[in-house]
Amino acid sequence: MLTRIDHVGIACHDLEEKIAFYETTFGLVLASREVNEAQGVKEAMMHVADGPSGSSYIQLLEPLGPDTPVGKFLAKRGEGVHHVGYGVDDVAAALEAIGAKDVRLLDRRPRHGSMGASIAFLHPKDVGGVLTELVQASEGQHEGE
Ligand code: V0V
Ligand code: CO
Repeated sequence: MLTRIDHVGIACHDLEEKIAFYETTFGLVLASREVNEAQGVKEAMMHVADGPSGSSYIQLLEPLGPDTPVGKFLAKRGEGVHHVGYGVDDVAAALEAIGAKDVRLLDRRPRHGSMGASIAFLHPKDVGGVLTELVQASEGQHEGE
């Protein structure tokens, strides 16, 4: 069902500073920068590699306010790994399959994600403490395109 690690989401206080850090330290290239009001974030995708089932990224996340998922996370835990995003071919089908198991879905239907992807989150308490995101890349982002 999972095709790759699409991205690792990292919570930070200052997006611009962290973009510069990943550029200068690891030579990563900024692939996209977006504000996602519904998710309460300003985010940047730093391209890491391309594989047979798609690309992988580091997603840098700055909260739009304190009462957002990333704002609350930063207040509680400070900067660091916030979630893991796995690639799937069909996020709706994956939600149906996972929802039939003992894992709470934070999204019953796919939502709008970075770079035109369809995304959905699973509750961290049911995934061993890991906030887990399913990512169906937009058509243009698929294999070798
Ligand atoms: C909270 N908890 C986490 C966590 N956030 N555990 C692991 N990883 C995280 N990131 C734990 C927290 O320590 C609490 O455990 C418990 O879950 C409840 O947390 P809370 O602080 O009371 O906060 P809630 O319940 O209001 O919200 C937590 C959830 C929320 C996970 C339900 O953050 C959520 O719905 N997240 C999904 C949306 C999201 O994260 N969007 C931002 C990324 P204790 O202390 O009680 O044991 S947007 C994105 O990735 C995009 C756009 C993209 O990829 O394209
Ligand atoms: Co994400």
